[in-house]
Amino acid sequence: MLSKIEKVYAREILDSRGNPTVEVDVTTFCSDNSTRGFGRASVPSGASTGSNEVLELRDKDNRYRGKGVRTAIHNINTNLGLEILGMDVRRQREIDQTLIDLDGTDNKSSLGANAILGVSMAVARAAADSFGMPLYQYLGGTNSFSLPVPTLNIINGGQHAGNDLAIQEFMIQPKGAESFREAIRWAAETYHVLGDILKEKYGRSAINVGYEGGYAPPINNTTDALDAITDAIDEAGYTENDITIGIDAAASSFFANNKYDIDGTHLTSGELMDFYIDMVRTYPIILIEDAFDEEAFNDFAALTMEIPETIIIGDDLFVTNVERLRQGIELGACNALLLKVNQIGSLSEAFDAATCAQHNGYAVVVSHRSAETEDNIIADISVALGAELIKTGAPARSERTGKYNQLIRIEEELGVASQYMSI
Ligand code: 2PG
Ligand code: MG
Repeated sequence: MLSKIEKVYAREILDSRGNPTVEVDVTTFCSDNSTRGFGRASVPSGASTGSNEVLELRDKDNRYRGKGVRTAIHNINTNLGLEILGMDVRRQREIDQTLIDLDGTDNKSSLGANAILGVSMAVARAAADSFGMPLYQYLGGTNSFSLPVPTLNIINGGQHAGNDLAIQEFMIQPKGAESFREAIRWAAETYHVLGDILKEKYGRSAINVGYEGGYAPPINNTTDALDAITDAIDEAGYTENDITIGIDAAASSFFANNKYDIDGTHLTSGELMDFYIDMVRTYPIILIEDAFDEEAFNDFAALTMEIPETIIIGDDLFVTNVERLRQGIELGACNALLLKVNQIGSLSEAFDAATCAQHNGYAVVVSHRSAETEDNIIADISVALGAELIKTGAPARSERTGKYNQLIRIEEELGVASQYMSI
């Protein structure tokens, strides 16, 4: 029985930074009118965006200081949405291709990647609903599911905070836990101990938070941040086997004149590489994301070669784009893909990038953006893909915890069939 798209409707809502974004509703009906389906999704937005990401369409007029998305909304309500009316909602790939063709550009700049992605995700939700299936199961299609290890951002720097840390994200991975639910408890306990440590050392303002809910203390060098986290893990009662550390350098944001401006010095890529190698030897660091500038494929390859047991993740480097990922695979750049659906602008293309990564032995890290909404779709996507890790901010602030909480529910629903990823 076909489940046909009956209505597509988009509206402008707010994201966690207080900027407008696209939300889409999709309604379906069965040919015999027996079942209806409904799906709603909203689109996240980045701050430290890669220059090779698809285009987020903003109105650039006087509303919302230029950040309105009324054009994207209009494009859905008068064009994209109408084009897919009557299509079988379960034909995700065909629907995504129709949207992509309608836009007709390489970077979705004509109708807006935010418009296309909003429809793409709402279609998936409506399809799962029309089957009466949880989304992870509809998208994943297998019987054995694993819960990803969360990598939680507990100190914010770079473009995500008003402090002087060059490194954008300091994260922890409660990988030694026996279940996802237990992992979240370990992380939340450590987060609170870290808050106490920072308050004690740097004063009350140190526990103000950045865009992703991690603390944004007045620290200006990397080792102080790493020391505070190591102490917090220890004081919370955990070991290096329980909880490890990772960073997202987001290095493009401190790369200028061929040097990396970090911790009061200007490093060449070779010196930055030594800095990372030293860091991995000193601290229980298991992952490094965006270690170099977004075009420095060869430097990523050299680092991956030097410390192959570390998870080296490409974010701005790959931008969830299968072509750039293939280029990286050929050169041996990184061993993990950061997957952000809005970097590429449709669910099918994001899944293609994940499949390409997995076929080539790369790990997949499903990720939020620094501006999120209450939409928790990436939780289901991470389980559907069998992703090793999910990165969705601190264990605080609802637009972050919403995703972790959904994974707790999925784990509960799976019961004995669920497994916590081992990385
Ligand atoms: C990143 C992301 C998410 P933004 O760099 O990985 O943490 O930040 O969404 O600002 O690009
Ligand atoms: Mg990143």
